[in-house]
Amino acid sequence: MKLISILTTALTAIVVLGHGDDAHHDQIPLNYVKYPEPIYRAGEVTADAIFSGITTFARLPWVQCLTKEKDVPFDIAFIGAPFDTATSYRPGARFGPAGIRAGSRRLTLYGGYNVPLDVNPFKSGLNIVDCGDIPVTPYDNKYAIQQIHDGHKTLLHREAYSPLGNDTLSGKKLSPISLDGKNHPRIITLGGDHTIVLPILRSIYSAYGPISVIHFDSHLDTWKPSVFGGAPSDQAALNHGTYFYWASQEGLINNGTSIHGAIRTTLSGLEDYDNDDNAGFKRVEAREIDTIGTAGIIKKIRDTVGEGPVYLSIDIDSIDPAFAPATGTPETGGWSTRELRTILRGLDGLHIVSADIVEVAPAYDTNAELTTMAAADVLFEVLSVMAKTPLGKVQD
Ligand SMILES: [Mn+2]
Repeated sequence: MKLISILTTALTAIVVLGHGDDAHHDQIPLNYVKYPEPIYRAGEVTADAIFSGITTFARLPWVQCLTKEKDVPFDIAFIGAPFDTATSYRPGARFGPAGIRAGSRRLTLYGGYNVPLDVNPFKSGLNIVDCGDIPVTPYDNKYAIQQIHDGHKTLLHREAYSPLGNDTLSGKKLSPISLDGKNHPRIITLGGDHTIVLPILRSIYSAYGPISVIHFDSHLDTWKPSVFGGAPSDQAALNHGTYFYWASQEGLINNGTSIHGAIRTTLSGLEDYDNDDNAGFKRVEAREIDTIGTAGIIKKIRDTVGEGPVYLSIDIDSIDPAFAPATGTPETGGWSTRELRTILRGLDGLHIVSADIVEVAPAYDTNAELTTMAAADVLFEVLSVMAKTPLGKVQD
């Protein structure tokens, strides 16, 4: 009996050690603090003001994942990529990460429970952190793209904090869905202009191979450099309207199981759609919200991507500028914030391996922070969907 109890204690100690620093694990409630006596009555735990303190995404713990806290494991990491030197119209998305964090301050004010999805991602047992920003030079695009790739890949190839566990239905052990057989953490990148998705997809490829992409945007972003930007140089040929063309050329996208949503851009001509077909994408036009509605759009997306691993890229300009004006290339006739959030919740159950939100340029926002708030709330839905579905499958 004694031996069993010693063994149990030893095992418990191993489990606790394996889970690392308890302060990082104990995230909830995020905005509750225990102040020492002169600041607050002794021993009393109180809700911290949601507007106080250093701003991280949703007040998550800040971990310096790329520098001195490389050993702190996580399941989902937010990381900024403040890059905007490949934009065609209004610059300013380099301030996106800081703006989105400011817009996210209130996400956990009431605890963070997502009613329609019936999950609290902040209390799901996952270790979710804000890694700050990847250092990105504003002087050399080629170098910056490499920095984003290296930063993303470094995080992606760490071992996830939580083991995959068992399938909730069959009770059978889950195994990773990655190509390299590893249980990777998930990265949610705060852009940055949309160009950052090329280095991110190169990183994703290293773990998952060619990936199905769900892309919400008013624009195709598969344009050939000769059509978008004119391509006077190699550097100019890679920009926020052509990165998917290059991703497709490099074989990073799973042809036929990828899809755009909220498309409403003008074109150089219908041949842009032929080019988009060749890049591997199906399309949902923004105006389809009036005919098939959110349910029809969700069905189209799910029918296209199937059950495999998915990368999710959200351009804030998929939302109508009435709701999200602070972006580089706004297009009227878009979806409301509510409609995009409904569609994102419709992705419940998909294996979203990583995601981003891009093209948030806070300088053009209203004083009420409409756009950064919309970006943060959209990511709350993404985080909730991720928290519900582990990146594992039952082996046949
Ligand atoms: Mn875009």
